[in-house]
Amino acid sequence: MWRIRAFEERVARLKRADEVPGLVHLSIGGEGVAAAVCGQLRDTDVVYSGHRAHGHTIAKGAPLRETMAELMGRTDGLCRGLGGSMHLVDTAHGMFGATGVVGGSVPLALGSALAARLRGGDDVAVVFFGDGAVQAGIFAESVNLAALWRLPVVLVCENNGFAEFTPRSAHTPVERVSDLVAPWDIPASTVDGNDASAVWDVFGGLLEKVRAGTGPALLEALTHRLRGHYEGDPDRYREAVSSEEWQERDPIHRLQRTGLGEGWFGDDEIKTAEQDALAAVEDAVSWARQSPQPTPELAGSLVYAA
Ligand SMILES: Cc1ncc(C[n+]2csc(CCOP(=O)(O)OP(=O)(O)O)c2C)c(N)n1
Ligand SMILES: [Mg+2]
Repeated sequence: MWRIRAFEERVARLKRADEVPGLVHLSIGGEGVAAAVCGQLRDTDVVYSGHRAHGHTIAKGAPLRETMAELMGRTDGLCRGLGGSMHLVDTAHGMFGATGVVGGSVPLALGSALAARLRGGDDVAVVFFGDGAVQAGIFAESVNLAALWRLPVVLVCENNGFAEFTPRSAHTPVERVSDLVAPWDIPASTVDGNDASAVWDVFGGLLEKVRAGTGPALLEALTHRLRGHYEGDPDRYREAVSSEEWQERDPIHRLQRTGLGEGWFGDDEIKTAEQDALAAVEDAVSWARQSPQPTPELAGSLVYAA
């Protein structure tokens, strides 16, 4: 969680300095979901994401250097610097792709789930999407097919209450995403996404079922994005969260409080985790800065696949 936080805070500064091209959507405030979900997956389990994908990519094990280089548009990036923030792929670690097409990766995860089943074994596919993506028709089509074919896929909705600048109440009367899948009778839970240990437990229970071959499951994690929809968003459509309230909700501070109380780790380990993350991110930035920009020839050579 610290690695994601440090990475994205650094990305915000690089964006302001014009070192990161294109639109950037940060997940600061939502790190607990990425960490608790991906922390329980293997490299051979496949993950898909959407436009807010940095946390999922890092949590799935993508190296910080190549991930940062991708955001900075450099040839040593995960996708040779040609994809950027919204197109992160690292197949070696099972990160099969992110997309700016809202809802677009949900059916792709079904394909990977079908492939996993045809291969045998108990690998699964997991797809992250927002509460806005649920309003796209492809979501219902995908749930239907996944349930019909009992595919090993976990649908993870990060419900932050907003689709761009529109609150959920302005585009649907259905409050809970987990209620939407009732007709298909698949396991579905809603969890406080700011509580990483709760996400760990609830997702872990669903994952066990999906690995056992019972078919798909849905997890709705209630989250909050501390930043605007994108970096540069004036954020005038919602009330600002006070810093005291934020301290209460911040998934990193919450896990630290719980962990200290339960004796899972001590103050020193927390400091080390934070400092290691900051150092790893600085190393990634220096490494990425040495990497060349892609040439038009490189881009051209990848337009068609043989
Ligand atoms: C198919 C499609 N429609 C509309 C958009 C414009 N758009 C970009 S992000 C977004 C909101 C997505 O909301 P949500 O799925 O809740 O994700 P969040 O940004 O809240 O994480 C929209 C409508 C898009 N990128 N793709
Ligand atoms: Mg949303």
